[in-house]
Amino acid sequence: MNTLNFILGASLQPGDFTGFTFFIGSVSMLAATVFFLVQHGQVDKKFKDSMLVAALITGIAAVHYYYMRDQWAEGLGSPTELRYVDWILTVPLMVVEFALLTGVGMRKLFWASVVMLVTGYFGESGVTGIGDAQVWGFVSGLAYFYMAYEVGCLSIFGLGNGGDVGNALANAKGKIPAAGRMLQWFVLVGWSIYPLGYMIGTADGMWYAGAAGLPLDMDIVYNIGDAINKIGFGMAVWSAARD
Ligand SMILES: *C/C=C(C)/C=C/C=C(C)/C=C/C1=C(C)CCCC1(C)C
Repeated sequence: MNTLNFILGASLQPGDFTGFTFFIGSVSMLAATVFFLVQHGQVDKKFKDSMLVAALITGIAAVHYYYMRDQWAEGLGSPTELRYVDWILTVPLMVVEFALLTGVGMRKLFWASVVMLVTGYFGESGVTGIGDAQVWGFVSGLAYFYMAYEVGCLSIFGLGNGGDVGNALANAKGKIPAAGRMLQWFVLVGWSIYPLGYMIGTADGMWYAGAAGLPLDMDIVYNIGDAINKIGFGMAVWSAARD
């Protein structure tokens, strides 16, 4: 292996669409990181931490995507461990974004995100040998619904402000309620892409086995979800921060 190969990692084969989405993921996360860092210098002082966290989210993802693309290109299959290490770092940072905007809810949302991701990992990897993807996915889904409730996703339909975070967003000043509404849409619709990917990836022998027949691969769905949510979250925060 020459030095260039060592630095760039394994090459993707022509026609490897899934591999291509890993590549696009790494490049777009890197570009978004540069953008958020540059904007960090432009925004008002009180939004600097939010912009830095947005850059950390996409920056951490860019590194993971670089290695995930490599693992995929080596023919080692779906990079489950790298994927969940990325998520367990970046999803709590998305929770930090809510906490920075509102000043509340950090602890509840943090623990809910840990439950959501750890149970999701158990279901997807099968490491525990206990239960199946459906049971773990159900528990993970409960934690997801709790988070969606807490940040006030129901307010989109005029069904109340939800938990503390939702309340604080609704009563905040300036551009924060509008940015909060965008974040709520990301949690409600953007995050719902992930259980879809999970169902496609774990469909064998399950009641949703038909999902495996979809012309989509689990990693493609996750990669699309990450690009939408990680970059979108930062853009939503940026929309509140810029004047
Ligand atoms: C940047 C990464 C993000 C925003 C990841 C979010 C991941 C989820 C919302 C995952 C949710 C899951 C369920 C609700 C059930 C099935 C298992 C998961 C972990 C895929």
